[in-house]
Amino acid sequence: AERYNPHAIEPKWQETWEREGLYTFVEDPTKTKHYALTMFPYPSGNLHIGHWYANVAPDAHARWMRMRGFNVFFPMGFDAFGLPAENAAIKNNLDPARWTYANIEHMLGQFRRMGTMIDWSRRFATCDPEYYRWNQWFFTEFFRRGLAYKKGGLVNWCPKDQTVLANEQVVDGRCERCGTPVERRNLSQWYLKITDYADELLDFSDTDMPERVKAMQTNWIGKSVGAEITFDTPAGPETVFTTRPDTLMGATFLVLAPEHAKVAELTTPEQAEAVRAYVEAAGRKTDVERQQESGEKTGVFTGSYATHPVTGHQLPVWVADYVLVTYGTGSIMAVPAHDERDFEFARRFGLEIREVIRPGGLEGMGENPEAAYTGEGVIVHSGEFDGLPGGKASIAQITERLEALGVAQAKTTYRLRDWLVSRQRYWGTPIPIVYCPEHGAQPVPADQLPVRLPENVAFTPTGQSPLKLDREWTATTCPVCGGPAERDTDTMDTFVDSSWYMYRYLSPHDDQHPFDPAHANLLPVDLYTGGIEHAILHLLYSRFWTKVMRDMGLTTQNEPFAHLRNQGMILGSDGEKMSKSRGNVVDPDDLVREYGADTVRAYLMFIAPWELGGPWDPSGINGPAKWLSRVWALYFDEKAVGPEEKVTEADLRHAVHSTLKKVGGDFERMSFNTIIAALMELTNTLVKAKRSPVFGTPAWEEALDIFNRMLAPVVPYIAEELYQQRWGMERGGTQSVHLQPWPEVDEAAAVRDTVTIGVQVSGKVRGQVDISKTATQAEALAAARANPDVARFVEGKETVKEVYVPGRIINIVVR
Ligand code: ANZ
Repeated sequence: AERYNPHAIEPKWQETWEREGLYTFVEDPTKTKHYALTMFPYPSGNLHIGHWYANVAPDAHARWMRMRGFNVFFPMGFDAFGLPAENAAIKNNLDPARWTYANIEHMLGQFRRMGTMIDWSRRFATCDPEYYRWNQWFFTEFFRRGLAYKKGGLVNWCPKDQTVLANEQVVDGRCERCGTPVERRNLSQWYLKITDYADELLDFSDTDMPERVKAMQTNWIGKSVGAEITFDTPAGPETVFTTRPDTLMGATFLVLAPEHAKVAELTTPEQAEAVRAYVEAAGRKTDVERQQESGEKTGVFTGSYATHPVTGHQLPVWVADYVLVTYGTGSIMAVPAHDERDFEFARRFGLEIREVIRPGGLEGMGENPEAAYTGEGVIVHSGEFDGLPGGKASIAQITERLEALGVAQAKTTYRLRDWLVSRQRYWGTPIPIVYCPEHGAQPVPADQLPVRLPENVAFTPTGQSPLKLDREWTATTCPVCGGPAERDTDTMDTFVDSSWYMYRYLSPHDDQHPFDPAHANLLPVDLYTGGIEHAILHLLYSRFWTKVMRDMGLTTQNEPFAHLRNQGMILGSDGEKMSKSRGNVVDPDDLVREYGADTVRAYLMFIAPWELGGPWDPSGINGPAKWLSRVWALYFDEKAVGPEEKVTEADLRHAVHSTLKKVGGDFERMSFNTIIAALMELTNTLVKAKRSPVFGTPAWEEALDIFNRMLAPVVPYIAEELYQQRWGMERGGTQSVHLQPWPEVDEAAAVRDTVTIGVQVSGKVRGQVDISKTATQAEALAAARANPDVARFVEGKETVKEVYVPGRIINIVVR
């Protein structure tokens, strides 16, 4: 035990822990379970610093929970299907399965070095046939329940990845993976009916998620309460969706989306050429391009007019691409006075602007308004509705009246669309449907699952599903009649895999069910951690999946996750996102080689508030590295003892127990950087105490013991070594520090019973003293006079008056 050498310690304990199955989870009805889960990684080949950042703090938390007596379930696996494997395989002329499993092996080794308490015996990869078999089983069950269906229509297409995307995978009109602007294609695809659960997904009462995540999901679901209002047109009645029926009398024109079915019929011969050209141009644009034009609205008049259902006025019908065919009814009543987009459009094309909401007590809009007025106010120019408050307050009342008049119907619309799950790529779960000329689409019977991915398929993307090329594979028989049939050749969106994987850890090799209900007592996941980038996609899908599983009778849970916490991101030292092209990537393997895993762990917890993240500071790691050397010296350096410091037993016990109390609270709040800071500060006190008379006393022994156990969750290797060298043998050899209980706070010691108060001499502050909270006036004054800074001003003078306000101030008035 000379100097701290992590390289001598870490591999040794890694092996011992594994050999002894220290982290193998065993169910134990005498303890409260705690299911902790960190989002599983994609087996890209290497753990990067972001993986470390995402995993070490939750590991420390899980270890802390374990020491507190919870039976902690902390599994991990690999999210192994998806495009990168396929793309790497194409590039290197390799089989994606080989590439993936080799990466998993490598990453397992890297994970081991990190020193987590993950129970690896539970691991699986989602590309294991015994896993994706259950994706297929779920799909067929969803199909039987009408929750999986196939339909044709316009879908998002990524021209680079050569596959369709779900709406959730299109961010600002671009492919969420590769950033390529998304195009639209008309294809027949499989959808999962997440919209059936739209309202339930807006209810977060059984899941504790950060407000930001709830807001993102709520916006994505986009529930809008309003009305549908029907206008007569030469092409028959046309219904629009509006959230503002209170502005009906301000509607001065209608707008149809370019793809709207009535466009052709409403276009007059004079306008035919202009409309055709406009619609064609709009069709060629991607959503990105459409959105870029937010400043300049474009559109074209159809030549036809619609009849206002209340006033009978003739309103021109226009076509414009700011109206989306996929939302509401694909057409709107435009109210330029009170909607910004309609206002811009009316201004550009000289259309009528009719004010119907006026802010209380103000003048009207006048001839040439500068902008739409979107606030609240009083209804004007609206006949029987005049004088009612505009906006929220009267919408229900006005809708009711319009319903009575037969022109409107209350309506709630959602932005959420069903989840498109077909993908035209190879490396995923084959969709378990066969097409029979006689019996149509039929699910593959459960006893024929899994439908295995064929091997040796030419999977270079062509826009066609690679599985189509394997004629032997596609040819099958109909489960109903036994006649010749064809398999579906698409694979599932890989977000299917991650929608239910947290259940699979309960029984990862179960071949009877997706998970064994005998272990359902482990549900739900108590603490789920991961990046904010999954706020919508993965979290919404997995919440949906759990609700379907509940309705299937597979679980009693409403939600997969009781609590969710997001970590921030570690950026490069330039403050930018780490990427190979920027050359700002930090390799955790290099750091471990240089400093050891404990230092890297401590640094990643110390570097920033965990939920915020921040830039990597290369020199900052020296702080934690030195800290651990000091910790080591504290236990083993015989020379660092001496009488020159004055830490008392009370001082020491106060420092230890107040730190213990703080660290416990910080673990509760997942404030990891302050835990490390508190432990560093306590180290300073301990170094001093070692050079004080308190050294060697029972208080000193207690301090080392408690400090050792506080170190265990954050720096598990050094904590184990300290513990074994000092106490391990006495306490039965191999009893790990990680099996010790978390220390109890001695509340009396943790709370300081002294106060620091100022001492005034004739009204001027001259010094301060530490006195007991219960000190008498005589004790307080004696302490004050003993203070040299005070003594200088009172000695040799006559005392006129002495004041002691307990806990606040001492004043000695002299002459
Ligand atoms: C008249 C009106 C007056 C509107 C007003 C707004 C303000 P959210 O809240 O997002 O649901 N709208 C309806 N369908 C649309 C479509 N397919 N494409 C583009 N816009 C569409 O928005 C609902 C409002 O967005 C609707 O209410 C409609 O404009 C417009 F002072 O109707 B409103």
